[in-house]
Amino acid sequence: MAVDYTTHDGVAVITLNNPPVNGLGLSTRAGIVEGIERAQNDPAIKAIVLTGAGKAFSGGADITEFNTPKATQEPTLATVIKTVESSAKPVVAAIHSVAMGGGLELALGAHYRIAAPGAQIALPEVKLGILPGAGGTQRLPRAIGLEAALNMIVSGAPVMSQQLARSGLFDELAEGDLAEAALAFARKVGAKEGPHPKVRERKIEHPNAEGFIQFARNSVATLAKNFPAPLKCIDAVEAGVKNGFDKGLAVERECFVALVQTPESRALRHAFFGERAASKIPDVPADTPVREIRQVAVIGAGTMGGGIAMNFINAGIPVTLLETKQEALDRGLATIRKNYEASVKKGKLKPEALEERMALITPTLSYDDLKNADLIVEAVFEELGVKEQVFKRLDEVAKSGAILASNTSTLDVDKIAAFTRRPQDVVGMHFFSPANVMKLLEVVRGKETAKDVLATVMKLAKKIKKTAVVSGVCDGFIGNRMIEQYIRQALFMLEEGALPAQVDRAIEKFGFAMGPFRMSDLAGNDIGWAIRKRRYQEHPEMHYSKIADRLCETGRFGQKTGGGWYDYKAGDRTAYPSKLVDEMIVAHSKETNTQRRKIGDDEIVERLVFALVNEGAKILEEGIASKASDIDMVYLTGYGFPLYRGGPMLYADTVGLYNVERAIRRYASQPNGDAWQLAPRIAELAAQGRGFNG
Ligand code: T1G
Repeated sequence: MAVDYTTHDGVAVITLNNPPVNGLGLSTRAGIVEGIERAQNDPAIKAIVLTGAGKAFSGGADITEFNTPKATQEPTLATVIKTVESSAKPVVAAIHSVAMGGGLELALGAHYRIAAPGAQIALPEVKLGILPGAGGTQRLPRAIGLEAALNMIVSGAPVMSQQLARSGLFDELAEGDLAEAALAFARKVGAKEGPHPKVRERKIEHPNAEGFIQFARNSVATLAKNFPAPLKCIDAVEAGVKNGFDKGLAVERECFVALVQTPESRALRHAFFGERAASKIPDVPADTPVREIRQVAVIGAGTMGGGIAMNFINAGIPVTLLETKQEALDRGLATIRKNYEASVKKGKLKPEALEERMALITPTLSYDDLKNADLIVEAVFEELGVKEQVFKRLDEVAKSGAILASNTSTLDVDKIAAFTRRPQDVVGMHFFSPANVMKLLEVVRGKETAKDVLATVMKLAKKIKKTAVVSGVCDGFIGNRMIEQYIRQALFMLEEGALPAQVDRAIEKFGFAMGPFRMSDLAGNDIGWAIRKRRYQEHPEMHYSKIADRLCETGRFGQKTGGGWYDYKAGDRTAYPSKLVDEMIVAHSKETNTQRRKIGDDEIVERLVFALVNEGAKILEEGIASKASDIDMVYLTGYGFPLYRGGPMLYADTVGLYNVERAIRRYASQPNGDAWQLAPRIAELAAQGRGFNG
């Protein structure tokens, strides 16, 4: 049973014991009910304490049970809370570390609540695309007031227990030993005559509840445009305010049942688990010893190097920053300082923290100063010859056991490792620009990269707040290899009849932050041009529409040259459709004897997204990525894929691989169809009626 029951001089202590976070799975729920009933039947017991072992009071319902029979099997959480609330003997919830979701709802069903400071208190269900489903939308407003409760429920954000000390949620904040305080409090209330206070019997006081709720609804509506849950939270709270606790509970239940089936909730739960699963590498045991990373060195103080350095400084890790020339070093330091000054101006960073962080940087022009670094990340020019010089030098100066990481985005990490006598210590750490902002970090595993190097980098990634995904060595790793097929389709569609603004509009309506042409104008069309030139050499069989080359030949590299696929005005980043470019595209179709046709938005979205899915399936087949959710995490955190669709692979599952396969076969039979080599994995899974994610 995932619950322990002990007695202490007339007080029964029911301890949730279901590691890692005392999720309220079926056995835990049954254990609580059993404990409450046992205490009722023991005349020696005057009061009950409910608490959690380990690192949480409770992290809420067991999300892994969702949409399985266990989730609704009695005793449901609602039954458990009802049992607690109707106990004749007072129940005292003793909260430490985490009381979230159903965990907080359980505590709200108790008669009294005692909390240790520093506990995270939250109803984060909205972040999973659902809403509190065990009375939270009814009890929290009665415990802490309508406004504070609605903020917590709609944002899902945690509040520290000490900030709620005078909110009406806790009867006591236990500065010392929580268990002792809870036992003492229980003995005190156990001596009192019942009935004991119930949160559900409190009133919701607000001078203008209706007005506030309307205000909340208006402000949430824009933010929540693709997510149904936040507005449903407001509906449930409003029902309780207007029609009383029981009617409110019924509305909450209806909303929960509706939301838990939505594709948005499935996507959010997929991302929740995907984020955690990414740090698990199938053949690297979770207890693999890691190397201590006390000192980091970054080679290159350019845009990437500076951003990379900031990640470590932000985590309090000192960085030695190496450049070849003093002015490059000074420029890099100035850029880092400017970034921190901007954060101070926005109130995101305390002024004193700026100097503390700058003090963590040791600038140098000498490789000898890297000799104590535990991790060295190079972010030098993306050319193999340059990487060779750097890694040969590192092989001489870096201490034994230092991890040597390359930020390369296109080069072969095995070749880079071979420049050293320690390939086992070499790994790719592919940051995404701006490196101090983008969450994604592709950790590229060379064939000789040691397991403890991987374990160390994955753990360090968490510390610098990155979502790290392991990729094998291939051209473009996971993200860029897939985006290349996406761009190929975008270019073919220009040649076949579409225009940049239409393609961008269609995929941005689907939910991408930015379409391929606005993105390319932002990043610089010359970057793609260089990659295509390399591609034409290495893979002449992979044909591209030449339309992008034609554009680059006119020097239209995008925002940085005042014009690219779109026209731009000085000081204005708005992308204006360009008559000149549109005419160039039409002329190019003529040159290639391509009969232009109207291409619908649905086809645009299918060809762009299924190009990602098809390449993602090949990446899985080749073992470059170990799981489909890893590919989804790459796209959700690095490429602006819409979170409410869960990533390309989950989206393909939502569409159904049977339909994805049919669409790909259809495109393979059209002009430029040779780009569509259906990944066998899609056909296999479709034939079995399965998806990528089970
Ligand atoms: N259910 C199942 N597993 C969970 C879980 C949960 N609620 N919370 C965490 N885990 C797993 C997680 O997958 C990981 O697994 C391990 O625990 C450690 O998590 C009716 C229906 C609690 C703040 O949304 O925010 O209640 O990778 O790495 O950094 O209204 O976990 O080790 O195999 O995140 O210390 C609402 C979600 C549920 C809280 C701890 N509750 N969890 O953070 O550890 S819905 C939540 C968190 C609900 C009711 C509704 C965090 C944490 P593994 P971790 P952490």
